[in-house]
Amino acid sequence: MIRPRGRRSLASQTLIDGGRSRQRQVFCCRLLLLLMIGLLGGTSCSANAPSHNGDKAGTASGAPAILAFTCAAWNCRDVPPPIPSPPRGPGDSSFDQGTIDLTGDGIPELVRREGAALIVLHLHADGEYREVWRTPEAWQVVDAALGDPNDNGRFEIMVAFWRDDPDGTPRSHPFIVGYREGSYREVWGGSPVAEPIYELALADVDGDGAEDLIVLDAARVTGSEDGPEGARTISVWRWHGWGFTLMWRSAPGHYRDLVVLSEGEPNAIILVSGAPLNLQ
Ligand SMILES: [Ca+2]
Ligand SMILES: [Ca+2]
Ligand SMILES: [Ca+2]
Repeated sequence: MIRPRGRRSLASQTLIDGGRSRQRQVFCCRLLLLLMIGLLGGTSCSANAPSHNGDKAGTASGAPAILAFTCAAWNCRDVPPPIPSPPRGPGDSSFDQGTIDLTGDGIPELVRREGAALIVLHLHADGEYREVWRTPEAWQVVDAALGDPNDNGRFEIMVAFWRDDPDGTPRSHPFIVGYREGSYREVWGGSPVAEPIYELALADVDGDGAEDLIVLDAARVTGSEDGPEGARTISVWRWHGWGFTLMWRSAPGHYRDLVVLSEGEPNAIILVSGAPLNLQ
């Protein structure tokens, strides 16, 4: 297992270092101003005052910083600036709906999120989509992605959800749902995961031709059982035949809005918003 590595992104380093530089400029400016007021009687200072509050997780416009990662073999690294723009805005990254041929007949099915449920609709001869399957009532769907997560040439739904265990404690599960022998069923899944899943995506991030599973999951921070509230890690998993092997995990951070950019890229780019935790 590859464990979290204590590194920061280039983007965040640039933001943090930029903030310190501005602080030095402002300090020098204020010192100069005090000296000039004393000597000249009130000359104004027009040096570069910060245009925002110096939030490490934000940009000058107040929007969250965007971090990008590219992967090869068993490792991922920061994409140097310029960072690609995410196709969707903040808070708009969870699965809404999509089409994919789950039955293998060449006709795409419609997969749609309805609250905490996920439903599959078939296109009928009259041109109408009708529901043919939905997630069990006990599943509280968190996110989903469409693709071939188990690398067998057939399309399925990768879904993350909460479900109560026999003691009534909610547990996080990743499942693969596919169409087999005339019905939709759980193709893969089972035990709850140790780090609850909040967002997921499917894309070939290492360019080997097989889709990989990219996850935003709860962070385990060294020295803390639960970690800072809301901290996440970005993890990348590859299918090994009967389950997923961890390929890479980022340092913990307040990451959100997971998206992948695969159009025109040999290796899909991972985008998140937020910033790494300061664990000093
Ligand atoms: Ca179909
Ligand atoms: Ca498959
Ligand atoms: Ca791959």
